[in-house]
Amino acid sequence: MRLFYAIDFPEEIKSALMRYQSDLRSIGTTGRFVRRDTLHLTLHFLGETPPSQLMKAKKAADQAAATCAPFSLCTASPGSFAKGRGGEVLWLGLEPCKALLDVQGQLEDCLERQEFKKDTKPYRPHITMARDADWSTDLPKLDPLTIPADGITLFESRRDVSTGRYRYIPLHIASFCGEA
Ligand code: 3AM
Repeated sequence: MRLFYAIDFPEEIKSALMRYQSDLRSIGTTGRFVRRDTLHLTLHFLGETPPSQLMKAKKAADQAAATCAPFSLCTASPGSFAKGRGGEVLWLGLEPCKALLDVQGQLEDCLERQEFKKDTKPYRPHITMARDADWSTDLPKLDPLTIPADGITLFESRRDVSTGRYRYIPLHIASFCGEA
């Protein structure tokens, strides 16, 4: 099973992000826009994992979440990752947030303790809006959104054979229950 950890968003945040996608479309942006039900902020991509390791994957999330208190994220400017294997990824950035980096760092440590591989690449927090994206004018700004972060969700990313699309299935939610 293909697993990853993310911060999931409340419905009103997903609605605001969908409106932002409309703003992007209105300036002529093309690409594969992220569907409402797959909007998220990735913390760590675990990748293909044997089902026998699922308990350990949940445990890592629980251990990391136990050390962190709920916090808020604030959106920043849009940006993109240069064209690579998957084409241009257009994303919405986030204001620097120590609590987010702490959570991500804790998760990496807890994953290592559970004998998963640590991510060696620097963490670049972003909310993907569209893949294979193309645009020709300045990207629209979004009034800053405050996003509550209450826990870590372990998602399974499953490919639907009939549509070829990935569906993200929440398998486990580890709520932040540490001291502020
Ligand atoms: O939408 P974002 O970028 O936050 O890019 C994939 C997506 O994150 C990322 O995992 C999230 C859920 O699919 N992802 C997919 N394959 C990956 C890989 N091989 C990957 N991240 C790192 N390495």
